Amino acid sequence: MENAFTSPENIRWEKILLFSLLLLMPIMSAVPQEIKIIPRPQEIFIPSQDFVRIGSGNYIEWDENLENSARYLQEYCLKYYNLVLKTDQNPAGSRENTIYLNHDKRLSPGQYSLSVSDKGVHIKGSQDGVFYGVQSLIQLMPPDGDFSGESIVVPFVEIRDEPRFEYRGMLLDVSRYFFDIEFLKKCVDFAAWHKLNYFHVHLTDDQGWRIEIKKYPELTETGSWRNGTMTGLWPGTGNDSIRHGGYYTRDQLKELVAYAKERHVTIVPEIEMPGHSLSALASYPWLGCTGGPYEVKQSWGGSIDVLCPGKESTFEFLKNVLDEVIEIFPSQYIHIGGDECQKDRWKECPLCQERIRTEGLKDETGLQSYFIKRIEKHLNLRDRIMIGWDEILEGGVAPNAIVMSWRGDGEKGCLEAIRAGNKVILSPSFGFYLDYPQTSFEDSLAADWGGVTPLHKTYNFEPVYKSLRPEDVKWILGGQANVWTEYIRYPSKMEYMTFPRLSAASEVLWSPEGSRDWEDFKDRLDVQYKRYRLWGIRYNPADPDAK
Ligand code: TNX
Repeated sequence: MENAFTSPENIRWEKILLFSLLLLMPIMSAVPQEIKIIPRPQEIFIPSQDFVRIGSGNYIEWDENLENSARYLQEYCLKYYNLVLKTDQNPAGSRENTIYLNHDKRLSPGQYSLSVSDKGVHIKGSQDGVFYGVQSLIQLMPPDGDFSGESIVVPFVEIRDEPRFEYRGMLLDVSRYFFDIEFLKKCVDFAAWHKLNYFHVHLTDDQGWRIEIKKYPELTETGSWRNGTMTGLWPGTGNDSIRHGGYYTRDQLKELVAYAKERHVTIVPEIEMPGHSLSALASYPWLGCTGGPYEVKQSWGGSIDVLCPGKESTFEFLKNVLDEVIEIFPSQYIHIGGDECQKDRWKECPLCQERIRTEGLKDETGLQSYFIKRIEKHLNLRDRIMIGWDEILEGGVAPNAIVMSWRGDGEKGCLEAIRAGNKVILSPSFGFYLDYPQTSFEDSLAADWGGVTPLHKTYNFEPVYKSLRPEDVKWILGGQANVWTEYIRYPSKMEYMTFPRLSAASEVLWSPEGSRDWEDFKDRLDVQYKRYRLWGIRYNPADPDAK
Protein backbone atom coordinates (compact mmCIF):
# COMPACT_ATOMS: atom_id res chain seq x y z
CA MET A 1 0.00 0.00 0.00
CA GLU A 2 1.33 3.34 -0.97
CA ASN A 3 1.15 6.24 1.44
CA ALA A 4 2.88 9.57 1.82
CA PHE A 5 5.96 7.94 3.35
CA THR A 6 6.45 5.25 0.76
CA SER A 7 5.63 7.27 -2.35
CA PRO A 8 8.22 6.77 -5.13
CA GLU A 9 9.29 10.36 -4.58
CA ASN A 10 10.22 9.69 -0.96
CA ILE A 11 11.88 6.40 -1.69
CA ARG A 12 14.15 8.17 -4.17
CA TRP A 13 15.13 10.72 -1.54
CA GLU A 14 15.76 7.99 0.98
CA LYS A 15 18.06 6.27 -1.45
CA ILE A 16 20.00 9.44 -2.12
CA LEU A 17 20.33 10.08 1.59
CA LEU A 18 21.47 6.55 2.29
CA PHE A 19 23.92 6.63 -0.56
CA SER A 20 25.49 9.89 0.57
CA LEU A 21 25.74 8.58 4.14
CA LEU A 22 27.53 5.49 2.84
CA LEU A 23 29.91 7.72 0.92
CA LEU A 24 30.56 9.75 4.06
CA MET A 25 31.21 6.78 6.31
CA PRO A 26 34.85 6.09 5.50
CA ILE A 27 35.54 9.78 5.99
CA MET A 28 33.72 9.80 9.32
CA SER A 29 35.62 6.86 10.67
CA ALA A 30 38.84 8.45 9.45
CA VAL A 31 38.32 11.50 11.63
CA PRO A 32 40.40 10.91 14.70
CA GLN A 33 38.77 11.51 18.00
CA GLU A 34 39.70 14.57 20.01
CA ILE A 35 42.52 14.08 22.47
CA LYS A 36 40.85 13.71 25.84
CA ILE A 37 43.00 11.68 28.20
CA ILE A 38 42.27 10.98 31.88
CA PRO A 39 44.36 11.43 33.99
CA ARG A 40 45.52 14.48 32.08
CA PRO A 41 49.11 14.15 30.81
CA GLN A 42 51.71 16.70 31.75
CA GLU A 43 52.44 18.00 28.24
CA ILE A 44 50.41 17.55 25.05
CA PHE A 45 51.36 19.03 21.68
CA ILE A 46 49.18 18.54 18.60
CA PRO A 47 51.38 19.11 15.51
CA SER A 48 48.57 18.73 12.94
CA GLN A 49 45.17 17.21 12.40
CA ASP A 50 46.69 14.22 10.67
CA PHE A 51 46.53 10.65 11.91
CA VAL A 52 48.04 7.17 11.71
CA ARG A 53 45.92 4.23 10.69
CA ILE A 54 46.51 1.01 12.61
CA GLY A 55 44.96 -2.10 11.14
CA SER A 56 45.01 -5.86 11.39
CA GLY A 57 48.39 -7.18 10.31
CA ASN A 58 50.30 -4.14 11.58
CA TYR A 59 53.05 -4.67 14.12
CA ILE A 60 53.91 -3.82 17.69
CA GLU A 61 57.71 -3.91 17.93
CA TRP A 62 59.20 -4.07 21.40
CA ASP A 63 62.60 -3.81 23.09
CA GLU A 64 63.77 -6.44 25.52
CA ASN A 65 61.72 -6.51 28.77
CA LEU A 66 58.83 -4.67 27.16
CA GLU A 67 57.08 -7.74 25.83
CA ASN A 68 54.54 -7.52 28.62
CA SER A 69 53.27 -4.10 27.45
CA ALA A 70 53.28 -5.32 23.84
CA ARG A 71 51.13 -8.34 24.70
CA TYR A 72 48.79 -6.20 26.79
CA LEU A 73 48.24 -3.81 23.90
CA GLN A 74 47.83 -6.66 21.46
CA GLU A 75 45.14 -8.26 23.63
CA TYR A 76 43.44 -4.92 24.16
CA CYS A 77 43.19 -4.21 20.43
CA LEU A 78 41.81 -7.66 19.80
CA LYS A 79 39.26 -7.46 22.58
CA TYR A 80 37.92 -3.96 21.91
CA TYR A 81 38.48 -3.47 18.16
CA ASN A 82 38.84 -6.97 16.83
CA LEU A 83 42.22 -5.89 15.44
CA VAL A 84 44.75 -8.66 14.99
CA LEU A 85 48.13 -6.96 15.55
CA LYS A 86 51.41 -8.82 15.32
CA THR A 87 54.22 -8.48 17.83
CA ASP A 88 57.91 -8.75 17.15
CA GLN A 89 61.05 -8.08 19.13
CA ASN A 90 63.20 -7.62 16.04
CA PRO A 91 63.04 -4.20 14.48
CA ALA A 92 62.47 -4.55 10.77
CA GLY A 93 62.88 -0.84 10.06
CA SER A 94 60.57 -0.70 7.11
CA ARG A 95 57.16 -1.67 8.40
CA GLU A 96 54.35 0.80 7.89
CA ASN A 97 51.99 1.91 10.65
CA THR A 98 53.95 0.27 13.43
CA ILE A 99 53.71 0.81 17.18
CA TYR A 100 57.22 0.89 18.68
CA LEU A 101 57.83 0.28 22.41
CA ASN A 102 61.36 1.32 23.36
CA HIS A 103 63.52 1.87 26.42
CA ASP A 104 64.69 5.37 27.09
CA LYS A 105 67.28 5.38 29.86
CA ARG A 106 67.07 9.15 30.20
CA LEU A 107 63.50 8.90 31.50
CA SER A 108 62.98 8.17 35.19
CA PRO A 109 60.61 5.42 36.42
CA GLY A 110 57.03 6.16 35.42
CA GLN A 111 57.97 8.80 32.84
CA TYR A 112 57.17 8.21 29.20
CA SER A 113 57.01 9.92 25.86
CA LEU A 114 54.40 9.10 23.24
CA SER A 115 54.69 10.29 19.69
CA VAL A 116 52.17 9.64 16.93
CA SER A 117 53.46 10.90 13.60
CA ASP A 118 54.05 9.84 10.02
CA LYS A 119 56.85 7.68 11.44
CA GLY A 120 54.32 5.59 13.34
CA VAL A 121 53.59 5.37 17.06
CA HIS A 122 56.60 5.60 19.39
CA ILE A 123 56.33 5.00 23.12
CA LYS A 124 59.49 5.36 25.18
CA GLY A 125 60.34 5.00 28.85
CA SER A 126 61.14 2.50 31.56
CA GLN A 127 59.04 -0.66 31.90
CA ASP A 128 56.42 1.19 33.93
CA GLY A 129 56.66 4.28 31.75
CA VAL A 130 56.01 2.35 28.55
CA PHE A 131 52.98 0.70 30.14
CA TYR A 132 51.60 4.15 31.04
CA GLY A 133 52.33 5.28 27.50
CA VAL A 134 50.30 2.33 26.25
CA GLN A 135 47.46 3.45 28.53
CA SER A 136 47.53 6.91 26.95
CA LEU A 137 47.63 5.39 23.48
CA ILE A 138 44.52 3.37 24.37
CA GLN A 139 42.79 6.65 25.13
CA LEU A 140 43.71 8.00 21.69
CA MET A 141 41.76 5.14 20.12
CA PRO A 142 38.06 5.50 19.26
CA PRO A 143 36.14 5.44 22.55
CA ASP A 144 33.08 3.90 20.97
CA GLY A 145 34.86 0.70 20.06
CA ASP A 146 34.86 -0.53 16.51
CA PHE A 147 34.56 -4.20 15.93
CA SER A 148 35.13 -4.21 12.19
CA GLY A 149 38.72 -5.33 12.77
CA GLU A 150 39.93 -3.47 9.72
CA SER A 151 41.60 -0.40 11.13
CA ILE A 152 41.38 2.42 13.61
CA VAL A 153 42.86 5.88 13.42
CA VAL A 154 45.07 7.49 16.02
CA PRO A 155 45.64 11.25 15.91
CA PHE A 156 49.09 12.82 15.58
CA VAL A 157 50.29 13.99 18.97
CA GLU A 158 53.41 14.44 21.09
CA ILE A 159 53.02 13.65 24.79
CA ARG A 160 55.49 13.82 27.67
CA ASP A 161 54.16 12.64 30.95
CA GLU A 162 55.01 11.43 34.43
CA PRO A 163 53.18 10.67 37.68
CA ARG A 164 52.94 13.33 40.35
CA PHE A 165 52.89 10.80 43.23
CA GLU A 166 54.57 7.43 43.44
CA TYR A 167 51.71 5.71 45.33
CA ARG A 168 48.37 5.89 43.51
CA GLY A 169 45.89 3.45 44.94
CA MET A 170 42.38 2.19 45.27
CA LEU A 171 40.92 -0.02 48.01
CA LEU A 172 38.16 -2.57 47.88
CA ASP A 173 36.66 -3.94 51.08
CA VAL A 174 35.90 -7.62 50.41
CA SER A 175 35.07 -8.43 54.02
CA ARG A 176 31.74 -6.64 54.44
CA TYR A 177 30.68 -8.33 51.22
CA PHE A 178 32.56 -10.96 49.30
CA PHE A 179 33.41 -10.28 45.64
CA ASP A 180 34.68 -13.11 43.47
CA ILE A 181 38.23 -13.24 42.16
CA GLU A 182 37.14 -12.40 38.60
CA PHE A 183 35.74 -9.11 39.84
CA LEU A 184 38.99 -8.36 41.66
CA LYS A 185 40.73 -8.78 38.32
CA LYS A 186 38.31 -6.31 36.78
CA CYS A 187 39.24 -3.90 39.59
CA VAL A 188 42.89 -4.32 38.60
CA ASP A 189 41.85 -3.24 35.10
CA PHE A 190 40.12 -0.18 36.58
CA ALA A 191 43.38 0.70 38.29
CA ALA A 192 45.54 0.10 35.21
CA TRP A 193 43.28 2.19 32.93
CA HIS A 194 43.70 5.07 35.37
CA LYS A 195 47.48 4.65 35.78
CA LEU A 196 46.98 3.67 39.43
CA ASN A 197 49.69 1.34 40.65
CA TYR A 198 48.36 -0.12 43.92
CA PHE A 199 45.23 -2.13 44.60
CA HIS A 200 44.70 -2.48 48.35
CA VAL A 201 42.45 -5.41 49.23
CA HIS A 202 40.85 -5.20 52.68
CA LEU A 203 40.84 -8.96 53.29
CA THR A 204 39.68 -9.28 56.88
CA ASP A 205 37.27 -7.52 59.20
CA ASP A 206 34.62 -8.26 61.82
CA GLN A 207 32.19 -9.39 59.13
CA GLY A 208 34.34 -11.95 57.32
CA TRP A 209 37.81 -13.45 56.82
CA ARG A 210 38.59 -13.81 53.12
CA ILE A 211 42.05 -15.37 52.76
CA GLU A 212 43.00 -19.02 53.07
CA ILE A 213 45.66 -19.58 55.75
CA LYS A 214 46.99 -23.17 55.72
CA LYS A 215 47.98 -23.20 59.37
CA TYR A 216 44.59 -21.96 60.60
CA PRO A 217 41.80 -23.61 58.57
CA GLU A 218 39.05 -22.38 60.90
CA LEU A 219 39.64 -18.85 59.64
CA THR A 220 37.93 -19.81 56.41
CA GLU A 221 35.78 -22.72 57.70
CA THR A 222 34.17 -20.48 60.30
CA GLY A 223 35.49 -16.96 59.91
CA SER A 224 34.47 -16.38 56.32
CA TRP A 225 30.75 -17.02 56.90
CA ARG A 226 28.05 -15.10 58.69
CA ASN A 227 24.49 -16.19 59.21
CA GLY A 228 22.82 -12.97 58.20
CA THR A 229 23.37 -9.31 57.46
CA MET A 230 21.70 -6.27 58.90
CA THR A 231 19.30 -4.47 56.60
CA GLY A 232 18.83 -0.72 56.21
CA LEU A 233 21.24 2.03 57.10
CA TRP A 234 23.15 1.69 60.36
CA PRO A 235 21.98 1.03 63.09
CA GLY A 236 19.71 -1.01 60.85
CA THR A 237 16.11 -2.06 60.47
CA GLY A 238 16.41 -5.84 60.72
CA ASN A 239 18.39 -8.82 59.45
CA ASP A 240 18.11 -10.64 56.13
CA SER A 241 18.99 -14.01 57.76
CA ILE A 242 20.83 -15.01 54.59
CA ARG A 243 24.11 -16.83 55.06
CA HIS A 244 26.84 -14.83 53.36
CA GLY A 245 30.50 -15.53 52.83
CA GLY A 246 33.35 -16.78 50.72
CA TYR A 247 37.11 -16.62 50.61
CA TYR A 248 40.01 -16.68 48.18
CA THR A 249 42.34 -19.66 47.99
CA ARG A 250 46.09 -19.11 47.96
CA ASP A 251 46.19 -20.08 44.30
CA GLN A 252 43.46 -17.60 43.38
CA LEU A 253 45.32 -14.83 45.16
CA LYS A 254 48.60 -15.74 43.47
CA GLU A 255 46.76 -15.63 40.17
CA LEU A 256 45.45 -12.17 41.05
CA VAL A 257 48.97 -11.01 41.95
CA ALA A 258 50.24 -12.23 38.56
CA TYR A 259 47.34 -10.62 36.68
CA ALA A 260 48.03 -7.35 38.47
CA LYS A 261 51.78 -7.56 37.83
CA GLU A 262 51.14 -7.77 34.08
CA ARG A 263 49.25 -4.50 34.48
CA HIS A 264 51.92 -2.83 36.63
CA VAL A 265 49.67 -2.93 39.67
CA THR A 266 50.82 -4.17 43.08
CA ILE A 267 48.29 -5.88 45.33
CA VAL A 268 48.57 -4.62 48.91
CA PRO A 269 46.95 -7.11 51.28
CA GLU A 270 45.40 -5.91 54.52
CA ILE A 271 45.01 -8.10 57.59
CA GLU A 272 43.19 -6.04 60.23
CA MET A 273 44.45 -5.96 63.82
CA PRO A 274 43.97 -5.54 66.76
CA GLY A 275 40.40 -4.25 66.19
CA HIS A 276 38.04 -5.24 63.36
CA SER A 277 39.05 -8.86 64.04
CA LEU A 278 35.89 -10.59 65.17
CA SER A 279 35.99 -13.07 62.27
CA ALA A 280 39.36 -14.31 63.59
CA LEU A 281 38.05 -14.45 67.17
CA ALA A 282 34.98 -16.43 66.04
CA SER A 283 37.36 -18.94 64.43
CA TYR A 284 39.81 -19.17 67.36
CA PRO A 285 38.19 -17.81 70.54
CA TRP A 286 41.51 -17.94 72.45
CA LEU A 287 42.54 -14.87 70.43
CA GLY A 288 40.17 -12.68 72.49
CA CYS A 289 40.43 -11.45 76.09
CA THR A 290 37.28 -13.18 77.34
CA GLY A 291 37.63 -16.42 75.38
CA GLY A 292 34.25 -16.01 73.71
CA PRO A 293 32.08 -17.48 72.38
CA TYR A 294 32.16 -15.08 69.44
CA GLU A 295 30.26 -14.85 66.16
CA VAL A 296 31.18 -13.35 62.81
CA LYS A 297 29.48 -9.98 62.95
CA GLN A 298 26.17 -9.49 61.13
CA SER A 299 25.90 -5.73 61.58
CA TRP A 300 28.15 -2.80 60.68
CA GLY A 301 30.04 -0.60 63.11
CA GLY A 302 32.82 -1.65 65.46
CA SER A 303 33.12 -4.58 67.86
CA ILE A 304 33.98 -4.45 71.54
CA ASP A 305 35.81 -7.77 71.21
CA VAL A 306 39.30 -7.39 69.76
CA LEU A 307 42.56 -9.35 69.71
CA CYS A 308 44.18 -9.83 73.14
CA PRO A 309 47.74 -8.45 73.31
CA GLY A 310 48.15 -9.87 76.83
CA LYS A 311 48.76 -13.36 75.43
CA GLU A 312 51.88 -14.44 73.57
CA SER A 313 49.73 -16.86 71.59
CA THR A 314 48.06 -13.89 69.86
CA PHE A 315 51.41 -12.69 68.51
CA GLU A 316 52.39 -16.22 67.54
CA PHE A 317 49.16 -16.48 65.54
CA LEU A 318 49.62 -13.12 63.82
CA LYS A 319 53.23 -13.81 62.88
CA ASN A 320 52.24 -17.14 61.36
CA VAL A 321 49.37 -15.54 59.45
CA LEU A 322 51.58 -12.72 58.18
CA ASP A 323 54.27 -15.19 57.10
CA GLU A 324 51.72 -16.94 54.88
CA VAL A 325 50.46 -13.59 53.59
CA ILE A 326 54.03 -12.67 52.66
CA GLU A 327 54.40 -15.94 50.76
CA ILE A 328 51.44 -15.03 48.57
CA PHE A 329 51.99 -11.30 48.09
CA PRO A 330 55.37 -9.98 46.90
CA SER A 331 54.31 -6.39 47.72
CA GLN A 332 56.89 -4.49 49.76
CA TYR A 333 53.92 -3.02 51.63
CA ILE A 334 51.76 -5.05 54.00
CA HIS A 335 48.77 -3.29 55.58
CA ILE A 336 47.88 -4.26 59.15
CA GLY A 337 44.83 -2.03 59.69
CA GLY A 338 45.17 -0.66 63.19
CA ASP A 339 42.05 1.50 63.09
CA GLU A 340 39.13 1.92 65.46
CA CYS A 341 40.26 -0.53 68.12
CA GLN A 342 37.99 -0.39 71.15
CA LYS A 343 39.94 -0.76 74.39
CA ASP A 344 37.16 -1.79 76.85
CA ARG A 345 38.18 -5.47 77.01
CA TRP A 346 41.84 -4.61 77.55
CA LYS A 347 40.87 -2.50 80.59
CA GLU A 348 39.25 -5.53 82.22
CA CYS A 349 41.69 -8.19 81.03
CA PRO A 350 44.25 -9.26 83.69
CA LEU A 351 46.73 -10.38 81.04
CA CYS A 352 46.53 -7.05 79.19
CA GLN A 353 46.95 -5.16 82.45
CA GLU A 354 49.94 -7.30 83.34
CA ARG A 355 51.45 -6.56 79.93
CA ILE A 356 50.98 -2.83 80.54
CA ARG A 357 52.82 -3.15 83.87
CA THR A 358 55.68 -5.37 82.76
CA GLU A 359 56.33 -3.34 79.60
CA GLY A 360 56.05 -0.05 81.50
CA LEU A 361 53.28 1.22 79.21
CA LYS A 362 51.20 4.26 80.10
CA ASP A 363 47.76 2.83 79.43
CA GLU A 364 45.70 0.94 76.82
CA THR A 365 46.74 3.39 74.11
CA GLY A 366 50.33 2.50 74.97
CA LEU A 367 49.34 -1.16 74.68
CA GLN A 368 47.99 -0.60 71.15
CA SER A 369 51.27 1.10 70.24
CA TYR A 370 53.25 -1.82 71.76
CA PHE A 371 51.15 -4.23 69.71
CA ILE A 372 51.68 -2.42 66.41
CA LYS A 373 55.41 -1.98 67.01
CA ARG A 374 55.85 -5.72 67.60
CA ILE A 375 54.06 -6.49 64.38
CA GLU A 376 56.12 -3.93 62.50
CA LYS A 377 59.34 -5.49 63.80
CA HIS A 378 58.24 -8.87 62.47
CA LEU A 379 57.42 -7.45 59.03
CA ASN A 380 60.69 -5.50 58.88
CA LEU A 381 62.61 -8.71 59.66
CA ARG A 382 60.98 -10.15 56.55
CA ASP A 383 61.97 -7.05 54.53
CA ARG A 384 58.45 -5.71 54.30
CA ILE A 385 57.19 -2.24 55.12
CA MET A 386 54.12 -1.90 57.32
CA ILE A 387 51.23 0.40 56.45
CA GLY A 388 48.57 1.23 59.04
CA TRP A 389 45.58 3.56 59.36
CA ASP A 390 46.34 6.82 61.17
CA GLU A 391 45.36 5.42 64.59
CA ILE A 392 48.79 3.77 64.62
CA LEU A 393 50.08 7.24 65.52
CA GLU A 394 48.40 7.02 68.92
CA GLY A 395 50.64 6.20 71.85
CA GLY A 396 53.77 6.49 69.70
CA VAL A 397 54.05 5.41 66.06
CA ALA A 398 56.07 2.43 64.84
CA PRO A 399 59.36 3.78 63.51
CA ASN A 400 59.31 2.71 59.84
CA ALA A 401 55.58 2.53 59.29
CA ILE A 402 53.70 4.32 56.56
CA VAL A 403 50.63 6.08 57.86
CA MET A 404 47.47 5.93 55.77
CA SER A 405 45.64 9.04 56.90
CA TRP A 406 41.87 8.68 56.60
CA ARG A 407 40.13 10.67 59.31
CA GLY A 408 38.53 13.94 58.21
CA ASP A 409 40.42 15.58 55.37
CA GLY A 410 43.55 13.62 56.33
CA GLU A 411 45.53 16.72 57.32
CA LYS A 412 45.92 16.08 61.04
CA GLY A 413 47.19 12.53 60.57
CA CYS A 414 49.45 13.70 57.76
CA LEU A 415 51.10 16.44 59.82
CA GLU A 416 51.52 14.19 62.86
CA ALA A 417 53.08 11.44 60.80
CA ILE A 418 55.53 13.79 59.10
CA ARG A 419 56.53 15.36 62.43
CA ALA A 420 57.20 11.85 63.74
CA GLY A 421 59.34 11.08 60.67
CA ASN A 422 56.92 8.71 58.93
CA LYS A 423 55.78 8.65 55.34
CA VAL A 424 52.11 9.20 54.53
CA ILE A 425 49.48 8.03 52.06
CA LEU A 426 46.33 10.14 52.01
CA SER A 427 42.93 8.52 51.75
CA PRO A 428 40.72 11.10 53.43
CA SER A 429 37.12 10.20 54.17
CA PHE A 430 36.39 13.79 53.02
CA GLY A 431 36.65 13.28 49.29
CA PHE A 432 38.28 9.89 48.74
CA TYR A 433 35.68 7.59 50.33
CA LEU A 434 33.75 6.29 47.37
CA ASP A 435 31.18 4.46 49.51
CA TYR A 436 29.60 7.81 50.35
CA PRO A 437 26.76 8.94 48.07
CA GLN A 438 27.73 10.95 44.97
CA THR A 439 24.76 13.30 45.10
CA SER A 440 22.31 14.39 47.75
CA PHE A 441 19.43 12.98 45.73
CA GLU A 442 21.02 9.54 45.58
CA ASP A 443 18.27 6.99 46.17
CA SER A 444 20.44 3.93 46.55
CA LEU A 445 21.44 2.79 50.01
CA ALA A 446 24.84 4.39 50.63
CA ALA A 447 26.90 4.87 53.76
CA ASP A 448 25.66 8.09 55.28
CA TRP A 449 28.27 8.47 58.00
CA GLY A 450 30.44 10.78 55.99
CA GLY A 451 27.96 12.83 54.04
CA VAL A 452 27.68 13.38 50.31
CA THR A 453 30.86 13.28 48.25
CA PRO A 454 30.10 14.90 44.89
CA LEU A 455 32.52 14.40 42.03
CA HIS A 456 34.08 17.84 42.36
CA LYS A 457 34.91 17.18 46.01
CA THR A 458 37.01 14.20 44.97
CA TYR A 459 38.49 16.16 42.06
CA ASN A 460 39.42 19.14 44.21
CA PHE A 461 41.15 17.24 47.00
CA GLU A 462 44.72 18.53 47.23
CA PRO A 463 47.16 16.17 49.01
CA VAL A 464 49.77 18.87 49.62
CA TYR A 465 48.03 20.79 52.40
CA LYS A 466 48.74 24.50 52.74
CA SER A 467 50.05 23.89 56.25
CA LEU A 468 52.96 21.79 54.97
CA ARG A 469 56.47 23.21 54.78
CA PRO A 470 58.29 22.70 51.47
CA GLU A 471 60.57 20.10 53.07
CA ASP A 472 57.53 18.09 54.24
CA VAL A 473 56.23 17.35 50.77
CA LYS A 474 58.64 14.50 50.04
CA TRP A 475 57.08 12.52 52.91
CA ILE A 476 53.80 12.26 51.02
CA LEU A 477 53.94 9.04 49.03
CA GLY A 478 50.57 9.58 47.42
CA GLY A 479 46.94 8.80 47.95
CA GLN A 480 44.20 6.23 47.67
CA ALA A 481 40.47 6.11 46.99
CA ASN A 482 38.61 3.65 49.22
CA VAL A 483 35.52 1.62 48.44
CA TRP A 484 34.10 0.27 51.69
CA THR A 485 31.24 -2.08 51.10
CA GLU A 486 28.79 -2.04 54.00
CA TYR A 487 26.15 -0.93 51.49
CA ILE A 488 27.68 -2.36 48.35
CA ARG A 489 26.48 -5.90 47.85
CA TYR A 490 27.14 -6.38 44.14
CA PRO A 491 29.84 -5.50 41.59
CA SER A 492 27.42 -3.32 39.60
CA LYS A 493 26.83 -1.13 42.65
CA MET A 494 30.55 -1.03 43.34
CA GLU A 495 31.10 0.36 39.85
CA TYR A 496 28.20 2.79 40.15
CA MET A 497 29.72 4.21 43.35
CA THR A 498 33.28 4.17 42.05
CA PHE A 499 32.77 5.88 38.70
CA PRO A 500 33.33 8.57 37.68
CA ARG A 501 34.94 9.45 41.03
CA LEU A 502 37.88 7.10 40.51
CA SER A 503 38.70 8.99 37.30
CA ALA A 504 38.76 12.23 39.32
CA ALA A 505 40.97 10.66 42.00
CA SER A 506 43.39 9.39 39.37
CA GLU A 507 43.88 12.92 38.08
CA VAL A 508 44.55 14.19 41.62
CA LEU A 509 47.26 11.56 42.05
CA TRP A 510 48.80 11.54 38.57
CA SER A 511 48.55 14.99 36.97
CA PRO A 512 50.54 18.10 37.91
CA GLU A 513 48.67 20.20 40.43
CA GLY A 514 48.75 23.25 38.17
CA SER A 515 46.90 21.44 35.39
CA ARG A 516 43.86 20.60 37.48
CA ASP A 517 40.91 22.29 35.79
CA TRP A 518 37.33 21.31 36.63
CA GLU A 519 35.77 22.61 33.39
CA ASP A 520 38.37 20.85 31.30
CA PHE A 521 37.93 17.63 33.30
CA LYS A 522 34.17 17.69 32.74
CA ASP A 523 34.77 18.15 29.03
CA ARG A 524 37.04 15.09 28.95
CA LEU A 525 34.58 13.13 31.07
CA ASP A 526 32.14 12.88 28.16
CA VAL A 527 34.64 10.74 26.30
CA GLN A 528 35.50 8.85 29.48
CA TYR A 529 31.82 7.86 29.78
CA LYS A 530 32.07 6.32 26.31
CA ARG A 531 35.16 4.42 27.43
CA TYR A 532 33.32 3.15 30.51
CA ARG A 533 30.70 1.76 28.17
CA LEU A 534 33.37 0.24 25.94
CA TRP A 535 35.01 -1.36 28.99
CA GLY A 536 31.69 -2.57 30.42
CA ILE A 537 31.80 -0.33 33.47
CA ARG A 538 28.60 0.83 35.12
CA TYR A 539 28.80 4.45 36.33
CA ASN A 540 26.77 7.15 37.95
CA PRO A 541 25.61 9.39 35.09
CA ALA A 542 24.56 12.30 37.33
CA ASP A 543 25.38 15.81 36.16
CA PRO A 544 29.02 16.28 37.28
CA ASP A 545 27.99 19.55 38.92
CA ALA A 546 25.21 17.91 40.95
CA LYS A 547 25.67 18.61 44.64
C1 TNX B 1 35.75 3.68 58.52
S1 TNX B 1 38.49 3.80 57.14
C2 TNX B 1 36.46 2.50 58.51
C3 TNX B 1 35.89 1.33 57.81
C4 TNX B 1 34.49 1.57 57.33
C5 TNX B 1 34.39 2.95 56.72
C6 TNX B 1 33.03 3.25 56.15
C7 TNX B 1 38.77 2.93 58.28
C8 TNX B 1 40.15 2.79 58.54
N1 TNX B 1 37.75 2.39 58.97
O1 TNX B 1 35.95 0.20 58.65
O2 TNX B 1 34.14 0.60 56.42
O3 TNX B 1 34.70 3.92 57.70
O4 TNX B 1 33.02 4.42 55.39
